[in-house]
Amino acid sequence: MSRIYKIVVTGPFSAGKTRFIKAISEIDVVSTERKITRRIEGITKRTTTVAMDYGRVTLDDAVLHLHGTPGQARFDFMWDILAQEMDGFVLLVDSADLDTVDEARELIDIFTSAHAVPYVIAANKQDAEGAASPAKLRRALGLDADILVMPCVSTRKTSVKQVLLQLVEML
Ligand SMILES: Nc1nc2c(ncn2[C@@H]2O[C@H](COP(=O)(O)OP(=O)(O)OP(=O)(O)O)[C@@H](O)[C@H]2O)c(=O)[nH]1
Ligand SMILES: [Mg+2]
Repeated sequence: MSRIYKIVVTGPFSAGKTRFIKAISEIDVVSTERKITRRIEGITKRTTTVAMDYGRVTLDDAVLHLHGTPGQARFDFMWDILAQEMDGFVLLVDSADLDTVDEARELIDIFTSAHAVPYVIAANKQDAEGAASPAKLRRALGLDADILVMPCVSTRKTSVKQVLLQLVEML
């Protein structure tokens, strides 16, 4: 029989959450992307998640229900809703934008205090120019040695799979 898990995919604005879920989901991802109306410094993408992403993937005998959060704090009312009964979470950080580490740190605190569940930090956009290594990101986030920080490229299915397989082992 397969095990069924609810996994939350979170992280700051534009960290790559929607891409992460789309790269691996075996069903069409349900997403709630809307046009970005205000200009945001350094951001060239056109859309942002306003409520959630939902995807699903089967890895070995585990069925993962993937719930992506919005990154913008003005949609933070969704965080609690999505965190309900989660079994674990992945927190993505844009390794090429260390200005977002404070926000990432805050999200770690919010999601770990909501529920004591296993989690993995994904040092995303490792393919981007100037991306910080997982070790550097760990230092920037001030994480204890027992917290797992994995390299990730959200646009590559194999990379996303490695992160999720690691999390499943911890569940
Ligand atoms: N180079 C590179 N670009 C990435 C990667 N992951 C995501 N991106 C790009 O980063 C931008 C943001 O990706 P999204 O998946 O929309 O990020 P998000 O975290 O869902 O963003 P919000 O929902 O707005 O918070 C897009 O332009 C992606 O193409 C990656 O691993 N490498
Ligand atoms: Mg998104």
